[in-house]
Order: sequence, then C-alpha cells, then structure tokens
Amino acid sequence: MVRRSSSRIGPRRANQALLILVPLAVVTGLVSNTIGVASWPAPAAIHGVVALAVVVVTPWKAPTVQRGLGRRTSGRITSLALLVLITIALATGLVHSSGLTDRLGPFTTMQVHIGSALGALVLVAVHARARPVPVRTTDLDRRAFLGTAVLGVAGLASWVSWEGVLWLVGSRGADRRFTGSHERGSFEPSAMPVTSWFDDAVPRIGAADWSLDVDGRLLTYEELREMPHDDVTAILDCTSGWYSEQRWRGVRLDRLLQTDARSFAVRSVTGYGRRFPARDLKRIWLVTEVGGRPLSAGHGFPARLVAPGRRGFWWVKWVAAVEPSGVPAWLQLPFPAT
Ligand SMILES: Nc1nc2c(c(=O)[nH]1)N[C@H]1C(S)=C(S)[C@@H](COP(=O)(O)O)O[C@H]1N2
Ligand SMILES: [Mo]
Repeated sequence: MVRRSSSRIGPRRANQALLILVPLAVVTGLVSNTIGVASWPAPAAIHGVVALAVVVVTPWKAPTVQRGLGRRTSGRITSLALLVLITIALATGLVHSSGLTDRLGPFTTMQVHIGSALGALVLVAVHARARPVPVRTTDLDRRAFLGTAVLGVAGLASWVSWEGVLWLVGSRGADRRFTGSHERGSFEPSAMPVTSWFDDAVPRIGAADWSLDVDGRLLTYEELREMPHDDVTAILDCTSGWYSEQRWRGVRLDRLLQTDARSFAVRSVTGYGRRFPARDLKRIWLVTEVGGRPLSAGHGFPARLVAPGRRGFWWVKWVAAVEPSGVPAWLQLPFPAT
C-alpha cells in the first residue's frame, strides 16, 4: 500500500518539480552566458545548484518511465526523450565544468549542452500539455514547501560536493570564472582560441583594401593607426566556456564618433554586428593590436572591438562600420541570430 501510493505521488511531484526546475535551469544558464560583470551569488553557481536539483528529482520519475517502456504511447516516448536530453545536458554540464574537454566530435561541449537543454525545455512544455499536472490546493501545502526546501538543500549539497571534488583532484575546473568559463592563453594571444559565434569564416583582409566607415566618413588603416591609442587590459569571455585576458591597444570609440543618437551599431565585414547604447562609446575600444602586435586575421585584423565587461559575442571582429542609430540598443536579439 505504502509503495503504491509513493509511486503514484512520486512521479506526479517529480513532474511538477521538473516543470519548474528545467525552465529555471535554462534561464539561469542563459543568464550565465549573458552577464559580463561579476555578481554574487554567481549565476553559474545558481545554475549548477538548480541543475543538480534536477538530478535529485529525476529518479522519482523513473517508475513512470519504466511502466511506460512497454507501452508505446507518444506521451511515454516524450517522457523517455526528455530523460535522455536531461541526461545529456547534465553530463555535458559536468564535463564542461570539469574542463575535461571542450569538444565532442564536430560540436563544442557547450553546443551539445545548450542544444540538449533547449530540447529538454521544449519537451517539458510538450509533456506538460499532453499530460497536464493539475495543481491541487493540497500541492501547495506544507509538504510541498518541505519538498522544495529539501530539493534546494540537496541541489546545493550536490553542487558543493562536485565543486569540492574538482578542487580536491586539482582539476582545472576548480578555478573557473564567475561565468563558469575556463582560462585559455591569457597574455599569450597566439594561444587564445579563435572563435566565431556561429558560422563566420575568417576573412583575409589586406590593410590597403580596408577602410572604416564612421557615420559616412571613410578612414584608412593608416589613418586609424595614427589616432591616439590606449592600452586596455581586458578579458574576452566567450559563451562557449573559455576566457582570455589580454593587453589590447586601440582607439576609444568616443574619439571616432560623437553623436546625440541613442545608440550606435558596429558592423563587421562579414555582416555580423551588434548595437550598443551611446554611453558605451567611452567604454569600448576599436583595437588594432593585442600583446604589442597587430591583430592576427583570426582575432579580427584590421580592427575589432574590445568591450570590457561585455561577453565575447559583443566584441565584433573585422569591423567595417560604426554608425549612429535611432533604434534603442535593447531592441535587438539578446544573442546574435547568425
Ligand atoms: N564578425 C564577427 N565577430 C565576432 C564573432 C563572429 O562570429 N563574427 N564572434 C564573436 C564571439 S562569439 C567571440 S567569443 C569573439 C571571439 O574572439 P576571438 O576569435 O578573437 O577569440 O569574437 C566575437 N566577434
Ligand atoms: Mo563567443
């Protein structure tokens, strides 16, 4: 009798918990990949606690899946696919945090992690529609409150244990940044990874063939190089899970462009681009050098942005144009589309 009721209540509660925890894991993951300025507690840590709470919940769901394996209803297949995706997302999350490998075949570990997590999010939604878990008033009772507290503590304990293991075995995962990223090639530009957001190939641009369009005014490479440059030590932190600190040298954007417009857009030779609020003109540099030498093709020659405190995808490479814009900076996708 006791077994029966626990297996009936267990999966139900587990479904409710997953319905909350999986979206929460995705949101905290996205936040970890958006922020560039430290906050406490680190979003990557919150993400870890939430994700490990999913590990704690998942076994409760096992009885439903076991019972369902024989029956091939589409709801069961969704449940099973959900479990598989959650397992992949958790495994790749742990692999990433340990620093074991940042590639899995043709993909980066992060691509598999984000892909499987977004897939799980879709399936949680599908699953919830197909098999709605009505929230009864009794669900909001003291037991539910206790359950939530137990989950939180269990998630936190699992996270502390995992981080403790990384530290004990001297894993490079032990000193990640607050974003969860691992250090790569700091102050050694040739050891810094060359990354594209999605599919940009490295363009080979000759200095003589290039010019910079600043609000309609064309500047040659030589003219840009002759402008006053600043040294800027800043960390490039890529959403694929690594960061690198370098000494960059470049022209602060407010020396290139003064404007009353609300924002400005920076566009690459490749078509890639981002829009920034106008106040950022005095916090972003158009750099031509890293580590005392001109940029390499991969890192953005002839010129690329350095935007301290912003994640790597804002650091537009192979800049072709800087132009004022009337469109507010927040009116764009939070991440580039291509
Ligand atoms: N034109 C262009 N600029 C780009 C990208 C891109 O795909 N195209 N990727 C961005 C991303 S996601 C990162 S992390 C940094 C990587 O810079 P790096 O290759 O010099 O390490 O460049 C940014 N600038
Ligand atoms: Mo990136």
